[in-house]
Amino acid sequence: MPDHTPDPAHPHDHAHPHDHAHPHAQAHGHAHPHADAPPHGHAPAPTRSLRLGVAGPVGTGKSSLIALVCRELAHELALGVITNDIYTDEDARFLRSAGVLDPERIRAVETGACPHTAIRDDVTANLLAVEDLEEDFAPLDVVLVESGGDNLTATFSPALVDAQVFVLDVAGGGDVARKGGPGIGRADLLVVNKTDLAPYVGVDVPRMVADATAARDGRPVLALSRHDAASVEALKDWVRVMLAAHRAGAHVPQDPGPMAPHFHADEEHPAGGILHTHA
Ligand SMILES: Nc1nc2c(ncn2[C@@H]2O[C@H](COP(=O)(O)OP(=O)(O)OP(=O)(O)O)[C@@H](O)[C@H]2O)c(=O)[nH]1
Ligand SMILES: [Mg+2]
Repeated sequence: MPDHTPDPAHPHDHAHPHDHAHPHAQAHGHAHPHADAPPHGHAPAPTRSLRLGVAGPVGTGKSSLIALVCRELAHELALGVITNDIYTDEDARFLRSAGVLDPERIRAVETGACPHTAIRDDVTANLLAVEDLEEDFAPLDVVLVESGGDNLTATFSPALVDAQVFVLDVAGGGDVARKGGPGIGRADLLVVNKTDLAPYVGVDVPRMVADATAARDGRPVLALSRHDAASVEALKDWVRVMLAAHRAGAHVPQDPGPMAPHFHADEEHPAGGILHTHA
């Protein structure tokens, strides 16, 4: 498989010309004005949003976190959402039905076999979806991209997102934060979610946050519950600060690192059951 790992110093964006195909223009039956080809010779519209990835194991609350961000920030920022599901558009439908964002601003990418591939190895389908959204609703401030839930190994390529949140939850157990991996260690923000459930699952949240912080070389960790207003404010502030840094050119997208070898839960699938890695 070709190595698509980009130079983090030169993230893929539209400040420079490039030549990938744009199949959606045909699928939609109309051509999109492309940021690289401004109509009438004018300067292009500022369509380049902050692209923010949300990754983490199945069920930790990725869609819920995105719904929270939309509910809390859609009145102050122009938002869009791309979801990745393996076989369905379940997450997009959940988010549309949450009523927190114009449903047309929420689009699904169905990734097929390996959910990691579409956010890391070959990000084309996701990149096209993000670019279409940016063009259709220009100018957007933030596009949130939800990865397909899987295990601890999946992170986004910096070719797709500028920054990424990795979501754990207390229900997965207090030990998870110590288990490490590229998302836990090096995502721009680690969220320990559903802290309201901690008493029911016997997890010591301060201890879990301390373990996570120790694994992250000082990178931020946020204990979050949608029922805890102070933690929701902290999440909003983090998004605002990241957006400001992105706009100021002060934020350099990081690659959290290569994926660990892994199996998939679906042993029946051709890609499941075989230990494999990604570049
Ligand atoms: N108690 C509590 N439950 C939460 C919180 N956030 C999310 N949940 C619940 O956790 C479950 C999973 O949430 P989702 O947002 O669907 O998780 P996800 O990571 O998107 O799941 P997949 O996309 O299937 O991997 C749902 O039942 C949510 O209602 C929280 O802060 N507190
Ligand atoms: Mg989800």
